[in-house]
Amino acid sequence: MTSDSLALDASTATPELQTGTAHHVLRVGPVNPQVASSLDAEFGALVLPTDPAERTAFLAEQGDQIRIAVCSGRFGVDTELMRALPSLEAIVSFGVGYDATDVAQAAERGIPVSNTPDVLNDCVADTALALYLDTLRQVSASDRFVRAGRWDAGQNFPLTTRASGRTVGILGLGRIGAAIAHRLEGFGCRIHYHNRSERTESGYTYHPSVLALAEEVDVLIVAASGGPDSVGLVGAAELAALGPQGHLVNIARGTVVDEDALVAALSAGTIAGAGLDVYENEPHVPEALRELENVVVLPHVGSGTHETRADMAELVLANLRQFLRDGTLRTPIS
Ligand code: 8YV
Repeated sequence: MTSDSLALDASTATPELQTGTAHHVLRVGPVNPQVASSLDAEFGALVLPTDPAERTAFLAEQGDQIRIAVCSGRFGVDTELMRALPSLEAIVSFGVGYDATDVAQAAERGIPVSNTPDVLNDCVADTALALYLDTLRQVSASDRFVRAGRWDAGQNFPLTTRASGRTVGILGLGRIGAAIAHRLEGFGCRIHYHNRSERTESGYTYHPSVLALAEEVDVLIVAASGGPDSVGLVGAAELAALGPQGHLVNIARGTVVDEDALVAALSAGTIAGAGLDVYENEPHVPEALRELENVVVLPHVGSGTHETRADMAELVLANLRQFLRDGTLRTPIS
């Protein structure tokens, strides 16, 4: 497809975007199939090669023609790639988290970045609740027990931990954290939280540090954004504060929790269990975590329903179309 594909929006497009080279839009990494097919059919997008040599040659030849990059929370526009795109005007990212993109460089260069907030709150919060219930009541472990024929063989599954009426700490009381808290209220839980800023309107109990929060709660749920500011917020000290009866749930980013410290705490029984959807080095899940019976491991499926992924895809395309029309993004990150 040629630059004429962009003429779909020609009546309203900015003059700058109507002119120029054949290709303006770059797809970075695999994206949702609905987004991929629209990028191809509607925008004639180029695809960034994955092979390092091909990628270098591609960027040398075409990097200066790219005006918009479409990426995801997993495959973002990192420091090096952004430097190889001198004409970049916008970054449109699939997912609410954008820690794979160098947002500091984007801000310095005045390049706006969009993400897909709100549409995934419910599904990610539902996943947090699934992990909460599974981790405390050991649903997956009970399932494995039955399948292994152990019930048939006369064994009883060990007793588990009550999930209702607990004190739960939410690390990061943003839109997703609030949706998790709201659900837990239905389970009669008392909600405590730590957040960059206190949210008095929530009516929940605020703690000034993660450590202070971990000391007070039965279960700590991580819902903080990824990125350099939150790396290792939950480390050995916070896990020790959670204690041998304490549980951890993480649906945010693996980097927020020190994974080595978590493996050590789970192996030594200094915390009781964990429910994880995210990891430091996805898709790698440390063997030690896979072997532990007191851990539920999901393959980063927080927002992974047909309905929510379709809404996220629509929002990515709405951002792209709006940028081509008037140079602004529908849901910029700030
Ligand atoms: C997506 C997520 O799976 O939105 C996020 O930040 O972690 C998930 O919903 C991911 O972004 C897709 O790349």
